[in-house]
Amino acid sequence: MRIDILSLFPEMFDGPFASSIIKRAVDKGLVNIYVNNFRNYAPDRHKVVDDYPYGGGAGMVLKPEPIFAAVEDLRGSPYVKNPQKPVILLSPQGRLFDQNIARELASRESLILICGHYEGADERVSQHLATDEISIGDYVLSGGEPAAIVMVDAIVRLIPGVIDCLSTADDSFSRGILEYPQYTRPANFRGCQVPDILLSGNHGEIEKWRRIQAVKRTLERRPDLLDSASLTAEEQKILARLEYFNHL
Ligand code: 9D3
Repeated sequence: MRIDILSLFPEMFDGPFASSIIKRAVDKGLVNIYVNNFRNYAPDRHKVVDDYPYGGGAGMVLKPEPIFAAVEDLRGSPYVKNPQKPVILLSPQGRLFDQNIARELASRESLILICGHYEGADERVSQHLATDEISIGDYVLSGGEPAAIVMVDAIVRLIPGVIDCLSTADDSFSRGILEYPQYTRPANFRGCQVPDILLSGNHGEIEKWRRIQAVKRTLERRPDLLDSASLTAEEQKILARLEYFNHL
């Protein structure tokens, strides 16, 4: 897979992409990541990338020319939108990033991520250049760079071969519910005990306990997830029982 990132602050990616899973994926040759400063595509000698908004208002807007030129340099000109080759504008107005979008993007051969800054990009970027517009959540960032780092992390770990074990299929978010609580040694830490069941060695009972805990937590902390979770028949019974007791 090839990921191109367009950003006015390419140095923001140096740390995150040089560590952990992303670095390992790059070193294994499973993904190539290129961070490109689209200021290099500004047409004038002063390399201006922003301008005042038509109609007035606070702040500056990213001009369309450098962003279009950067994408055309990568994708060829004349540029034709192709959903198989996503060009994604990161912006607070985008659809919410989630595990399903991460999975879908991880299956593509190439990906271009455009990071906005200032008050955002000229609307013609989202209308005529981007195949998609994505936000990572309902909070205000100062630019798209942290969002691109989050997306690249979520996408790259799903590329086959990046994580050796089967753990990505088993991720709680893959099934749409939260994970059960985990413990390690010591069994007693400052008076706080690990639940007896986990020390019992009874693997059947441990599995049952974990399923109950996972459903219980999801009901308590993220009931919104239960609407679209894929629960087993047993988990559905656990949920029905928990909901029944909550109503007493
Ligand atoms: C405070 C400025 N806002 C009101 C006029 C608009 C605004 C413009 C640009 C708010 C944030 C940004 C920069 N954010 C992103 O580029 C961004 C983002 C985000 O802020 N939250 C969640 N996901 C994303 S993806 C890109």
